[in-house]
Amino acid sequence: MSLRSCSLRLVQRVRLPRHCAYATQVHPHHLVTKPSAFGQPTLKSHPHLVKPGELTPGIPASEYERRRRQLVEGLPHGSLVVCVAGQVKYMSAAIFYKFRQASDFWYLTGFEEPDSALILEKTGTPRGFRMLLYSTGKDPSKEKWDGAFTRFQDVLGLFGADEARPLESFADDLRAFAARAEHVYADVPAHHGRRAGSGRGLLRYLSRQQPRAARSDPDAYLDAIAASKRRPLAPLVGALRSVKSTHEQEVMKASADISARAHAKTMRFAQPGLSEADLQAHFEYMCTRSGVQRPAYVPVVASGENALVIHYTRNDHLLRDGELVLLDAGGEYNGYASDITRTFPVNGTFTPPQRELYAALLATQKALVKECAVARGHSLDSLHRRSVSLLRAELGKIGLPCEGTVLERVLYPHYLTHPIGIDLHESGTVERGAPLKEGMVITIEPGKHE
Ligand SMILES: [Mn+2]
Repeated sequence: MSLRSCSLRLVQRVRLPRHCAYATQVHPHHLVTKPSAFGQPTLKSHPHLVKPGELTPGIPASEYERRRRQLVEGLPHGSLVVCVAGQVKYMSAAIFYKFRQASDFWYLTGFEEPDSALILEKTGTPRGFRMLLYSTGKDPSKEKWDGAFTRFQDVLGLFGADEARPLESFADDLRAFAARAEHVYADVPAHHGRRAGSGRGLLRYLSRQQPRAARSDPDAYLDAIAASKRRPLAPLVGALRSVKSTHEQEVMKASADISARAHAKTMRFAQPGLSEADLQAHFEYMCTRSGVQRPAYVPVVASGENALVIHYTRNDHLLRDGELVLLDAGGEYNGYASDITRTFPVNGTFTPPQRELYAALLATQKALVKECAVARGHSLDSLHRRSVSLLRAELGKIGLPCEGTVLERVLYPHYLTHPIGIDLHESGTVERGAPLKEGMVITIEPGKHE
């Protein structure tokens, strides 16, 4: 049999697994499409992923334009918005991690290449702003290693930029734009998605000790903006991101459905003698086959007492008969995270005490989900307080009274909820005391994990 007929037979034998509701369809173009001419999936190169009108799977190009317009509309005259792409991160030397675009940059552009930047200048034109997108463009020597980058003319056509320019022009352009602007909204990309003031131990210490190394410092571009003109961008984009559009909600439902199915399948796969890593691998396999691009976070597979460690991620113990195992895992699908935690018996059957405890937690969770309606007027804080009293009552019913602060100190030391979206912990700038709004998406996780 020739190699050609052999590979054709393999193609013909592809069967889509029934459990993959969102499995990618094998499209006939697959067999003839040349390497992509773009730095990311497009309708032309990936019709099985991107539908007509969409810029990224599930999100129309018009929605990206609406996001930019809404952002700029809320700014005073003389405003400039600057947002830079994520950087490739390295495990060691030239060994890179899979790239993930910076969340705010992706939200505003849909552009998925590193080494890119966005400038929006507020204008009096009908569009309301001028958009400049900086990127790598065609670079044959680089593309031999890294694959295609989107050409500048396609940056104009696909992404709606008024001007597409090489990244090398960014610093000088920014200096010129910033000089004539009154307010420049920008952020330090390394701090995106983190609580203000947080940092990473040693690195944070070292960065205070050393002067800026311009070439390697992703924040060096801020030097082009006079300090008196700098305004924080993250809270503005965070406020937009906190309310999800219909399209975003559809993608998020699909993301959660995929993770939910993978959870159910992984529960059935579990049995005594397997390792926690086996469950992780099974979960991730199910997700990937359904189109998930990456885990939304490092999964926690914690059997027995390991479940008491909130961020247990070693996942290297064996599952024992009679124990419970906690699986906290979710995929990132088409740019949107999911976050599901479930605890189940390794051997498939709860003991009576395990069942009682599980039922108490489940009742608490179901009651809280019902309270997540705009009409109830809850804030994140009031929902959290409600979760503490509900959980206390449920535990009391099964003979586990939690007097004083023991519940919040020992059993439930974390917060009930966080907004979720492009990031697992999204919109860190959203006020916890403010009433929830229609279109917000939050997690409900009483007595489990953050
Ligand atoms: Mn969570």
